[in-house]
Amino acid sequence: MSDETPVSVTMEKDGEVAVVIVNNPPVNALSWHVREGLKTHFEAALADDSVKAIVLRCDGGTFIAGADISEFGKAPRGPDFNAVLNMVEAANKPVVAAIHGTALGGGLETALVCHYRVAVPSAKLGVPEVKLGLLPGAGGTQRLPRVVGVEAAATMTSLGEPLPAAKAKELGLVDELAGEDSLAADAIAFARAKIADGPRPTRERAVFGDVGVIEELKTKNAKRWRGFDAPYANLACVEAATRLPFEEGLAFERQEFMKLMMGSQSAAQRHIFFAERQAAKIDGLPKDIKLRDVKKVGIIGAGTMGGGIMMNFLQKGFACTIVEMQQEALDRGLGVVRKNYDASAAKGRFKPEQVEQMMGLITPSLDLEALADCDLIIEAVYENMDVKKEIFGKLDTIAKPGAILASNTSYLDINEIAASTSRPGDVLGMHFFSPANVMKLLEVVRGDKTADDVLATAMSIGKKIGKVAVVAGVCHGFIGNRMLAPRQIEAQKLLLEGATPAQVDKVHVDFGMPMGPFQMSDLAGVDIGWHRDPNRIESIRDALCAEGRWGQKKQAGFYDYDDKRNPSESARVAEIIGEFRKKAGIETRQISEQEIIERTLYPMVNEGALILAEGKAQRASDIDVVWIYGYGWPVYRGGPMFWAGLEGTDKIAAALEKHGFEVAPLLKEKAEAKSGF
Ligand code: 3H9
Repeated sequence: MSDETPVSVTMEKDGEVAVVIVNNPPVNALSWHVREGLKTHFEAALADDSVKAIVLRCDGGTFIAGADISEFGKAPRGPDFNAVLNMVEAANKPVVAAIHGTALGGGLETALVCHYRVAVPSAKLGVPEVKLGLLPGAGGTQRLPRVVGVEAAATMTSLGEPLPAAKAKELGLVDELAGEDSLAADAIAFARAKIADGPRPTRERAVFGDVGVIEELKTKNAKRWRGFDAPYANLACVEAATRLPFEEGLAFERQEFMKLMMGSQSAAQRHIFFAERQAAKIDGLPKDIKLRDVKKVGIIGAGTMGGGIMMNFLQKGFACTIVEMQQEALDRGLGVVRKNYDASAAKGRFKPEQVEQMMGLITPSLDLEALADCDLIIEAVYENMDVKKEIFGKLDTIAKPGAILASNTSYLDINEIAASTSRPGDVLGMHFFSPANVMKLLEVVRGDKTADDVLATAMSIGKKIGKVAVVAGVCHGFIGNRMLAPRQIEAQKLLLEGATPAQVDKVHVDFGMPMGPFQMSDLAGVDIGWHRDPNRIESIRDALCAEGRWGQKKQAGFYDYDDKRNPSESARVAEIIGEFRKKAGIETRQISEQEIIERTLYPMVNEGALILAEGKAQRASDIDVVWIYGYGWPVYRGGPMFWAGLEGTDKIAAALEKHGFEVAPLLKEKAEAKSGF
């Protein structure tokens, strides 16, 4: 150990029990110096004849939460993790892991080489590597089936969901539950009691359970895992544990781990892990900025968006006042909220009494004055600037001083809305994505005059209600919808030139998106924005709308739909497209998959580059987060801006130029440097 090595592991003695303590904030990740400290202190404890048992525990909020992800891809430093683990497992005195907080990934793998595990009831144990496009690469896939059996090991590794301590105890992963406030002492007592029993190395235990579960998991999760490599690699390793001796199983695991580690999927998923956390940070604002107190929330509009937005707050126990103009609309909106909750309760997500509790938090009203005591008011009425300005003008006279006034607009100018009040500092955008109670993205739109504490409070509220919040600047469509626009425009042009909606959609679905541009249009409503000018028939979309083909809700849009909303290609749409092609005098041609990618996905990167250069997004990774959580961009491709780096910004810029696009200066710059964003 050199002088600069951080002291992140220490050792104490309690009679004949040595206690090795890890302290590496914030999550006790297994950074190189932790591995070094573990090695040093375990060696010392093993060499000390007066030590009869060893406890491993952590200071701070959690047990070891995994390998240090920030070290991945860097030159190796410190002792090899597997070597340290093997030494612990081979200890000739019992080793006990004392677990609180989360024992995750490499953290649980460390606990698995300990001979016994004691945990507080609030602890969680799991191997979430799959969410980083990885697998537990330090023996986890080989040791877990020896401790919890094949079924639990396959489920834990492939889904990555941590288990509560009680469930872990049922499975034999935890040997004893400790007192919530007496873990350190209880673990020492447990270790002392195990001195007589001696060590119990996991590798020497037999794998048990039925391997059939692996195929069942694959079938059950086929849709969820479409395109992902890691779930299958995790299962292959667990399967290998059932037929290979331990050391060979480890070697197989190592090989699969390295494949994933070197691949682009894990790089993308690790990028998103940090991007999501980075998104919460607001450049230029102190971390400890004082937030405004938000207890009571007001929602204006009980439509699909207003109701969905309110559900997020109810679930976190916020009292909500919801205002509509007509009793009928109010009743309908509340009816939908109740129906959604009842459906969730039927699936076991809520208890019936929880539903009643949440519904009891609602104060419905037909009067904006009812919002006078709200700390945060979110307007979610239809997209019309005059209507929104009128509402905000009224709110200005009604809302209490210091209340945050937010608009859920998807496109409109927040500065103009703010200017209709005498307190533009209190105004900002909180743009939820439909269905608002499900989609994780929240764009928090910062107006020119939005006060810093208002912005920070909205971001923090976003986190509280389980959203991933991203700061966006004021521009048409903010980050997400602004990038959607060129994609949708180009998709329509492709139809004129010879592509079909199904062909374009298939390319997007094969790419990993949940749906393509036309499927999305049909779901959202082809008629969005059309009603303003229903006499205009200038595009294929206008023609569809004029015939009432408004999408799934009408069982007709770019596709035909049956009663169960199953789509099929539409002969009528093909006719309409044919008429437009004729009118435009366009000779159709075969459009390749590659061209569809170049003309629908590359322009999104181009728009992203403009957004970034204009400062409408704080950083490229925020744009990625928007597309992952708001539109279902496949996480294994890391979002459009990360993907641009994989694809090659030079290739993207050249193709855009070839297709006649004006290449954004920032993209040009990146292309010349052959770098990503
Ligand atoms: C692994 O173990 C591979 C092995 O199987 C094989 C090896 C051969 N490393 O989430 P938070 C940072 S893979 C580095 O906001 P919370 C995080 O970036 C790993 N840094 O807190 C953030 O930094 P900042 C398997 C990490 O309380 C800060 O800690 N393990 C790591 O909401 C706070 O994080 C996992 O996948 C890490 N492993 O949640 C677990 N973890 O403040 C990943 C966190 O600068 N971690 N940071 O933005 C988590 O799930 C959550 O962080 C946890 C805490 C639940 C622990």
